[in-house]
Amino acid sequence: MSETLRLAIQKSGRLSEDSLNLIKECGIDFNKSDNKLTSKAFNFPIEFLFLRDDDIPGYVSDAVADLGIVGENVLAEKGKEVDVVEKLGFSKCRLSIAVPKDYQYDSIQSLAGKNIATSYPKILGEFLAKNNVQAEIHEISGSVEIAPNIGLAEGICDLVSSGSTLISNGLKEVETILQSQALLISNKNISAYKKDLIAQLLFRIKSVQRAKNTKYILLNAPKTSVDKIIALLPGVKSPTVMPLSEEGWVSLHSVVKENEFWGIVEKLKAAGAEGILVMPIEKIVI
Ligand code: PRT
Ligand code: ZN
Repeated sequence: MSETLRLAIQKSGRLSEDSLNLIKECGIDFNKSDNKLTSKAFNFPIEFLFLRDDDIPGYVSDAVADLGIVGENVLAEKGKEVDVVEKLGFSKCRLSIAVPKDYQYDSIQSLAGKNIATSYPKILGEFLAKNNVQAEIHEISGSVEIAPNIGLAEGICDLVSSGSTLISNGLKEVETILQSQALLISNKNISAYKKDLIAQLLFRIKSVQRAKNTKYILLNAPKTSVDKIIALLPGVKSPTVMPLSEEGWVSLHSVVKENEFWGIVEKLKAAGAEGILVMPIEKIVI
């Protein structure tokens, strides 16, 4: 068996760019050319297999690849035995049932006896069975959202992200079956050596993820405001406070969640903060 980790990633599609970016942000360098199906990293014992996302769970459960990056939706549909190593937080979407917007929909029972088009027959079948609904599942591989308009089915079960595809096809979302995001999955029987490599990779991934949505904040404030400002800034530990050459003034450094920043900026200013700088962070190692 090869002592290089093998990671399967989507060749081209909605998962590809974020998967490749994550690898790069982990400091792993490699060349990817469009027609190559594999590539070896220069500075980490890892090799990449570029595949269709539907094939990734199977390759990982069969140990052709040790690791894979794939959507929860595809993993659930394929039903392969693998371990989930980490939720990666990108390619978020949901698998939902939708019907024409003027369809009289009261509950899941409104679908009894109807025809539902989907590329997810397994997940949909399990959902209908759990809810004791007898409906026909019509499996199609793409363009599911046009099925009701062409008379192929009364409803659909498909992935939704912004919801605009449903709206532009005159459909309304009535049930959410599954929330999905990209997962790092692994084979269930990994050697101790490769487990150690995966732990090293995961350490890097976590450091990158912690930094996402987190900013470094610097500001100046009168010494007398420091306690008030610190109370507004929940930092990594406690903020760094450094004297400025101007008597009675300090510079304060900390980290802040991007989505919390706009909620506290007015309070910081009211507490006496001036010259507020917010900067990106690449990695947070703890
Ligand atoms: O060729 P390959 O088989 O590898 O790719 P693919 O065509 O099967 O998949 P791809 O690249 O389209 O999607 C890969 C994964 O991205 C999916 O399995 C999901 O985990 C995730 N993902 C996230 C999405 C979406 N968001 C998404 N919006 N996959 C598909 N969509 C489609 C959806 O099917 C619908 O047609 O986008 C449309 C809805 O989008 P909104 O924004 O209009 O709601
Ligand atoms: Zn696919």
